[in-house]
Amino acid sequence: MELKGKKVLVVGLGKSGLAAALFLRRQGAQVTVSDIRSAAVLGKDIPALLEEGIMVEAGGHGLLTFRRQDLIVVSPGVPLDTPELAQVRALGLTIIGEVELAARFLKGRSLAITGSNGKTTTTSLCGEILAAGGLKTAVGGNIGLPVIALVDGSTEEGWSVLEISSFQLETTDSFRPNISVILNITPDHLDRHGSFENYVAAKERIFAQQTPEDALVLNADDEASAKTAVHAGASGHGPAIYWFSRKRVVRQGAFVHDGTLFFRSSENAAQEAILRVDEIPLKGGHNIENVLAAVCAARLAGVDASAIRVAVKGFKAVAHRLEFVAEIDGVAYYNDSKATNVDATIKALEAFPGGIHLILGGKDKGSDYRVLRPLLHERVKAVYTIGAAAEKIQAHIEGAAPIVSAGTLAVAVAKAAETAKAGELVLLAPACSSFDQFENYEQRGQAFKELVKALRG
Ligand code: UMA
Repeated sequence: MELKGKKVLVVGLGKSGLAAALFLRRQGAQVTVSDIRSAAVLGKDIPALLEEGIMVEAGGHGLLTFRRQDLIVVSPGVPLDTPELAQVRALGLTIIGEVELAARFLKGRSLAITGSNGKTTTTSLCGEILAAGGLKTAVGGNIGLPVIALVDGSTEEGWSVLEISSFQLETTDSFRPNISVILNITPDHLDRHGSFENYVAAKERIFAQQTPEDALVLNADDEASAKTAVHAGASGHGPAIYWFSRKRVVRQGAFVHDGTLFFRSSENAAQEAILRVDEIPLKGGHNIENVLAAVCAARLAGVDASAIRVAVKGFKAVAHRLEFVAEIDGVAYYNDSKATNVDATIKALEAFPGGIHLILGGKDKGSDYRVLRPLLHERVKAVYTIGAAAEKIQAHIEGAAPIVSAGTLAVAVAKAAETAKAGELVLLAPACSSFDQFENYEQRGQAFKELVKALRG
């Protein structure tokens, strides 16, 4: 892709936009960045961009700025129906995402992981396993480091392990991972994608360019993930499909049998024992699925069983995912701020038998919270609602557990701490995104941890 002298607009000046703009500039493009946030809010990034010769449009998107370009690169968080984007697309202007831009320049092989839940844990685990197997490995994507930031350090013999969201997949067209993984698909981001079908279609773009030399790893226990196999195999030129399951033995892939995780490379191959379930250091049944997916992908990347076992056994839960924070007066505090959809909250609740004081709420994404009712009834002592979604949540879960309207995280932590008895636990697993009250889920999780630490004081 020739960028020298091309007029390129980067839409959104978050992590992705900043990294993409600097990359494009290094390639010799004439770069402009446009963001709806004001210059005062964008602050410190602007002088650095101007110094590099990058123009900045802050405080809104101008249609003229969009129309003047040869190429538009969008950040994942910018919806494609943003009026200016929709108008220039109708004029035939090329619009790609930051991941697509990166895919055109990234050297070496790639392992890409998507799914509604477990992406960050599985990506981080795969990164550690590949590195333990002696492969030159870089980790990036939705996990926090934009894929474009990996390009300069990439080499032909290396691996990029990428967490890829539906937002990022929506704007890919040539992205072709050597190995792709769909962990599970449950309703999420319906406000952005409009329907579950559109959301699934975005996820399926992860294998759209794959060919029979590539591999696709799917969850046999998850209906929507398993169904994608039909589309992956439809053309007859799609990727080789591998499965993982914690419930049954699969033809080729990874599975649990008699308390041990096995891998089998093909129907006729012998099954290889990798490690015992009780050696997995992560809480919750869903994490067995994440480990199975990682085992399967890592074996396909050529890592041997012993390196996988060592890496899994030594793996520490990633921050903000069922992260143990502290025990105070016999009450345990868990931070699952990354539980930004209803299914993730269900998985968090399933990890504990009962006595849960649950903090729920934030920015609603068009979710149905009614599906939480059985677990709330069975395991939850009280729900503390916070943020913009509080009223909707209350209406959906009324009667399933006592509800305390807390409003903010600080009030929720204080009230939960007051009520919880020794042996019980306080869990932040909000089922919503954080953007109504926080910058992102990390900041929300950090705030929770600080509030808990202050309780001790
Ligand atoms: N903006 C506009 N116009 C718009 C909308 C937004 O200019 O119409 C601007 C905002 O003012 C802001 C910028 O766009 O300045 C933000 O861009 P962004 O939302 O794409 O954020 P980044 O900082 O680039 O972070 C993105 C991912 N964010 C989202 O997808 C919302 C990060 O995933 C990811 O870590 C990062 O790229 C690196 O790849 C976060 C996330 O919440 C963790 N992801 C969702 C999830 O996991 O559920 C998909």
